[in-house]
Amino acid sequence: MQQTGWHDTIVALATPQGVGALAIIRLSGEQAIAIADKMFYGKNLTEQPSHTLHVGTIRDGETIIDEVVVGLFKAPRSFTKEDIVEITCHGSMYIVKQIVMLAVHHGARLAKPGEFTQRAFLNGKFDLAQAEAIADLIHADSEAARKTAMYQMRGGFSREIKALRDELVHFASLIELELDFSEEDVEFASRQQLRKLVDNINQKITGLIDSFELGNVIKNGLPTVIAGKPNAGKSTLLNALLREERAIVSEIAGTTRDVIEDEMTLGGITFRFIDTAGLRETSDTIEAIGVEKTKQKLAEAGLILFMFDLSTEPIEAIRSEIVRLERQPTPYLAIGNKADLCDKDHITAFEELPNSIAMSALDEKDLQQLEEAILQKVNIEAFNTGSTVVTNLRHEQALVHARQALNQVVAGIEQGISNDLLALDIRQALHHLGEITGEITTDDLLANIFSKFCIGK
Ligand SMILES: Nc1nc2c(ncn2[C@@H]2O[C@H](COP(=O)(O)OP(=O)(O)OP(=O)(O)O)[C@@H](O)[C@H]2O)c(=O)[nH]1
Ligand SMILES: [Mg+2]
Repeated sequence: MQQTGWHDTIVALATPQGVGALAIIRLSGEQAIAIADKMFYGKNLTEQPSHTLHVGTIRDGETIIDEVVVGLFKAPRSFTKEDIVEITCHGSMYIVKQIVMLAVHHGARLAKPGEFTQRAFLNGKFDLAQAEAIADLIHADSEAARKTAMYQMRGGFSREIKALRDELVHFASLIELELDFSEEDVEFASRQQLRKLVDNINQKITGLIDSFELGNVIKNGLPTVIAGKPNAGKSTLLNALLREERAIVSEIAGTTRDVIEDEMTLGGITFRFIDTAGLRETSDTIEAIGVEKTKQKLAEAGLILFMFDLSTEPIEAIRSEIVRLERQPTPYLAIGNKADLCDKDHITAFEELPNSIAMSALDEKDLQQLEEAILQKVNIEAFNTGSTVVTNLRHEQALVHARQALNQVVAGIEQGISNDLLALDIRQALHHLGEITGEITTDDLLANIFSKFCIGK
C-alpha cells in the first residue's frame, strides 16, 4: 500500500478558508517537527515532549509573520500516527498562506484532499468505514445524522461487519481443510450448519441493506413535497416553514413554475421541503414543464403535504382528491389552507376527512401545529434506534454484492456442488464484506473515497 511521496511531510490549513479569530495549520510526517522548528522562534521544538503547547513567533528570516501557539503530537500518538505539528495562528488568509508557503519552502508538500485521513487509515489508526464516518460527522447537520456518523466512527458498524466475516472465515477454512483431505471423504463443515449460518448472515445483511433508505433520509433529508392547485398557498407555506422569503408569493395562479427546495431540521430530523408548480391543465409550455416536474417529485417524495385552498375549493372536490391520496403509498397530510377566510362549518367538514389539518399558512401558531403533525407522520422511532443504519452508497453496494455471493453459496449447497466451488463463493462474499472496512482495497477505491474529502482533512 505504499504510495509515491509517502514519506513526504504534508501541510495544509485544517480550519475553514476565510477570516476567523484563529486558524490551524497542520503538518504531518517524519520531518514535521524539524520543518516547524526552522520557522518557529521561542524554543527548540525538536527537544520538546509530545502533547505539549509552545508559544512563540513564526519568522521568515528577520520578518515576524505572526505570533502563534504550536502543538506537538509525536508518532504514534497522533491522528495520522505520524509526527504532527499544529500551528494555531491568527485567522487571516494572508498569514495562513505565508506560513504554509514557508513550510513548503522548508521541505513540506501541500496535502492532497483527505490525505491526513488517508494516512491515518493506511497507518491503521482506523478502518475505511470509520474514515468515511469522519467525513459524515463533519457534514452532519442534524442530531440523527450526528448519531449515526458517531456510531460508525467509533467502530460500531465495523464491528458488526467483522463479526459476520469472522463467522464466514471459520467455515471457509473448514471447507478448505476438507479439500486437503479430499481422498478421505471427510466433512469438517456440516453443510446443514453452513446453510443455517449463511441464512443467518443473509438476514443480517438484508436488515442493513434495508436500513439504507433510512440512512439516506438521515443524511440527505426526507424529501417532503408541497403540492396542490395553483394559488393554494404552497410557496407561502414553504417560506413560513423555512422562516425565509425563499419563493415568490403572489395572488396570480401559476406563480411558481420550477421546483424550489431547501433543507430544515425539525425535531432532530432533516427535511428537504420541495415547493412545486401548482397542478392544473395548462397551455403555457413552461408551466406545463413545471407541472411535469411536480409529478416527478411527487413520485420520489417521502412525505406529501397536499394543500387545498379551503376558501375556494368545494368539499366534494377535496374529498375525491383525498381518496386518490389514500390509494397511493406515500404518507401524506391534507392541508386545508386559508382557514382564516372560511366559516366554521366548512372547516369542520374538511377536518372530518382523513389526515386533514385546517390552517392558515400566515399564522405562526397553526404553523407549529403543522410541524407537530409532520413529525408525527414520520417514524421518529426509526431515527432514534441504537441499531446500525447504513448511510453510505458504497457500503450498500458491497452488502448487495455480498448477499448475491451468499445466495450462490445457498444454491451451491442445495445442488451439492464441489467443495472448491463452494469455497470460492464464500471467499467472494468475504471479499465484498472486506471492502466495507477496507481489509480489501484497491488504489482506485482509496483515491475515489479520499478525493471527496476537503484539503486539510
Ligand atoms: N388569507 C390567506 N391568504 C393566503 C394564505 N396563504 C397564502 N395566501 C395568499 O394566497 C396567494 C397565493 O399564495 P402562493 O403561496 O403564491 O400560492 P402557491 O400555491 O404557491 O401558488 P402557485 O405558485 O401559483 O402554484 C398569495 O396572495 C398569498 O398571500 C392564508 O393562509 N390565508
Ligand atoms: Mg408558488
